[in-house]
Amino acid sequence: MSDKRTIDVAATPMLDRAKEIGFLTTFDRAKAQEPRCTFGNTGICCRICLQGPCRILPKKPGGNKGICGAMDYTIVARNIVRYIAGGSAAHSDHGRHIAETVLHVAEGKLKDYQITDAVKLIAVAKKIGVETEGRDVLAVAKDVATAALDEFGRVNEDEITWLTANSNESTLDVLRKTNIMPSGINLSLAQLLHQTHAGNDADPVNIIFGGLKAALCDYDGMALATDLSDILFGTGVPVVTEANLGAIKADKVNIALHGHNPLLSQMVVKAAKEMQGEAKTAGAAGINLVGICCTGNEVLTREGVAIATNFATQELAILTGAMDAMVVDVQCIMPSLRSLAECYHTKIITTMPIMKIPGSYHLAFDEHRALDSAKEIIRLAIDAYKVRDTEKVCIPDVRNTVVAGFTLESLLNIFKKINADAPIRVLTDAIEAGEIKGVALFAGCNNLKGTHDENHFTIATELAKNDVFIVATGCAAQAFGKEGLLNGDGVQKYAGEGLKKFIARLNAAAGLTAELPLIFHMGSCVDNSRAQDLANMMAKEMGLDNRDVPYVASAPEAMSEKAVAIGSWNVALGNPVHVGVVAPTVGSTLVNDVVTKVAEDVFGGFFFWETDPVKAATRLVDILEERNWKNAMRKKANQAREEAN
Ligand code: NFS
Ligand code: SF4
Repeated sequence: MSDKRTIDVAATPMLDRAKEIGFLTTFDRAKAQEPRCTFGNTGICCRICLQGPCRILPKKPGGNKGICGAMDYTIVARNIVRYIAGGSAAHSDHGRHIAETVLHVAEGKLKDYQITDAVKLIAVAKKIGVETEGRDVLAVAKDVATAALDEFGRVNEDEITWLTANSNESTLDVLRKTNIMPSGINLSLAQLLHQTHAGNDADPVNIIFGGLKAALCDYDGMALATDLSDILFGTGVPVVTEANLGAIKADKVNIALHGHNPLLSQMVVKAAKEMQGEAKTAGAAGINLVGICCTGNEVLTREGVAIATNFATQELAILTGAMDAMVVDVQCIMPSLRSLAECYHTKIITTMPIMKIPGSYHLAFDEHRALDSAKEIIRLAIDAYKVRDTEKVCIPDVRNTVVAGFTLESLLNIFKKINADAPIRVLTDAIEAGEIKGVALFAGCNNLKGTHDENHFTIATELAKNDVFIVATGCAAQAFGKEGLLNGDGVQKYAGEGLKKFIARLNAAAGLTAELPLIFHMGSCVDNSRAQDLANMMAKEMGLDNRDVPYVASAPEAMSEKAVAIGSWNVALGNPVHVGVVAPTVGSTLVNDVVTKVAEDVFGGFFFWETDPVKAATRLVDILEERNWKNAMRKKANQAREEAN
């Protein structure tokens, strides 16, 4: 492992600053965890019952199995699918919260939220089979929200709605034949926990299939979260802003929006617009909002809020000494923030009933008085600003321009200007002509088993050099923003000739004031559903099954259970998935082979682990080239057959 901590030039001076004040950051804590326990690292430690932990000791008589007799493959399979259950629960619960809010809006119970994108509402309603003709917007919204909520509690054999509505028929066939088509989200997650209880399923393949079913619920939960968030807050259009710690402003009241759910962060954006005057009265030049993690991506996509930083460097935003409040909702929030905030004037404000940090300020968020809650938060930040110690302020002067907001709709709007009838053909034609090699989705987190942001940067720039069209979400997308890959300069610096030509054509058609970026930011992690919609659309247009589409996914620095869930549904839906850390499946050759090899025969998608970014990029390009080659051969063979007839 390299000692280099990060490639983020704003993070380096902040880490030095942490050292000066004697605060041990997540980077120090990561080091303190070395060397890792091999049992845990490879997945062969079982803690599923109280007799454990049981570790697999192959050479010790009696030690080659758990106390109950569980083999390495059972233990590894159980452990990995339980990550999926956690991830899927997190994403889908986020989706449920949004669906409930839409329902309450439709019932007229919430004054601060509205149906903002009625066009999307109608499109979603039609997609899932809700009647729209001659009906009132709120009535349609009520039915759509109810359909979303039905996804959770369903216990019959009916197929889950969003997954079936979004996917291509040949993909659905595979899911049906392999028996992993979910019905209800709660049911699949409960069944998976049941399946992996001590003394239950010992068959690793059956366990993995149970895991994939839960992963498809993750997909479903995020697809409905994306749709309903767009309906509630609007579907993003291209926006120009900036990224990195330099987006924090010394002369303003700075508030970081951190977490995942747009329900609160959107309200803070709204309240901030109304409260600039109050900040000025307190002596500041105004209110400055910045985003961290996916709630940041949500308000970036819809409101153009700047990116402060991504997951691994969240503490560093406080170390600037200019962060007056950090308001958090759910997921990926380091508990360490509170103790660091004690060295400064920063208020850490938790807001959700399932996410509290001892010692931090808790302001229970209430949708019924959402705007008032947001205003209270801003007032707390303004009060904190008043006692900010200017001596401690040290903001790295690092920021890059970001052009983001590429929801699938806004991307297709650009394509439409070139081909109004079949916008997606703009992309697929360029692939078939060999101008670009295909599409890569970059998703996922930071993982300090490697150097922060290095895998993201290296793999993406390598793919760009090789003419791959790149879309991104989550903390990967934020890394690209910080490193200057989400703007036109990125294209000039890193794109290969084919990709340059392709983006130049889009630029000429788009007619935006800003140049299009090297990488297209599609939003938060739940917006990986947008990327899958793109893959599905490509398959349809190219007349292919998903398993043959020149589309790959990479999670260069995967960390969370959510990332495991996302990777797993990508595999089930036919996408090759690179993961830049070695997964804890390697403790069982059988399980590892199932997810990295056998999966390809069954689903077309598969995992591969590669920590070396250059090697990972080479493999991703090879996969795209192989798919293109096979498609070209198939086309030729078909032509020859037609000619012969
Ligand atoms: Ni995704 Fe987003 Fe980041 Fe990873 Fe966490 S913020 S939902 S899990 S760390 S990308
Ligand atoms: Fe050990 Fe079996 Fe209990 Fe796991 S379930 S901890 S292997 S006894």
